[in-house]
Amino acid sequence: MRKFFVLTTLLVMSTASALAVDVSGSVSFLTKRGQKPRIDDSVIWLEPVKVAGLPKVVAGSYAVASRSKTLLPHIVVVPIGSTVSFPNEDTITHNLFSVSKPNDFDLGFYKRGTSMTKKFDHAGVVNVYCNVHPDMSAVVHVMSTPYFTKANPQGAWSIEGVVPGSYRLNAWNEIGGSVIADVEVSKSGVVGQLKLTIDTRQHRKTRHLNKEGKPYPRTGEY
Ligand SMILES: [Cu+2]
Repeated sequence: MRKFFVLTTLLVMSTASALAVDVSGSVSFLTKRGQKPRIDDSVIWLEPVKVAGLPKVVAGSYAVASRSKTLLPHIVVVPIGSTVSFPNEDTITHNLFSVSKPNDFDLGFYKRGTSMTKKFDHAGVVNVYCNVHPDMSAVVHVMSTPYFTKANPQGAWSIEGVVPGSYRLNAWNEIGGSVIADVEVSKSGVVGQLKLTIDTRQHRKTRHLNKEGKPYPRTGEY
């Protein structure tokens, strides 16, 4: 009985992977004068709508470093349940935090050569800032789908090994938000709009607040 179960499971898994399809497309911007959004900071993902045999989301370990008062990489995409470490490579102390609920956190002050970690258990966009240096920012984009990627510098993207089914294709950029298209993936091909345009024209630069919800002091020197 057990043997039969294992065999059936293997058969289903191999059938699903044999039918898996590569989904590729591109992303571009509709900008206003003066805007230069980074196309390779755009995140692309397939949100399952009706899919049989969707693979599990596998959590991992990621890192965002503080280097010369800059968080690198600026955008990191992680599967749900992943852990992100935030090593401080500067000679000064930082205090990274996020007020993006329910993934909010406050790592407190920590020195050069040390690191703090945070586990992300909820899907969504997490804005990360430093409570000392207002220009430091990063985004942790937490995914509940196994199918995600970032665009390359030309705007092209490809997600390999997608199990056939109905999906919602999302393209997101920090200053343009999300664009969504319905996509049908089958072994005979992919039907849907795979070239998406992100409109960044409505974006306005705003100053974010510190971890207490107050404006940063204007000392000019940090
Ligand atoms: Cu800092």
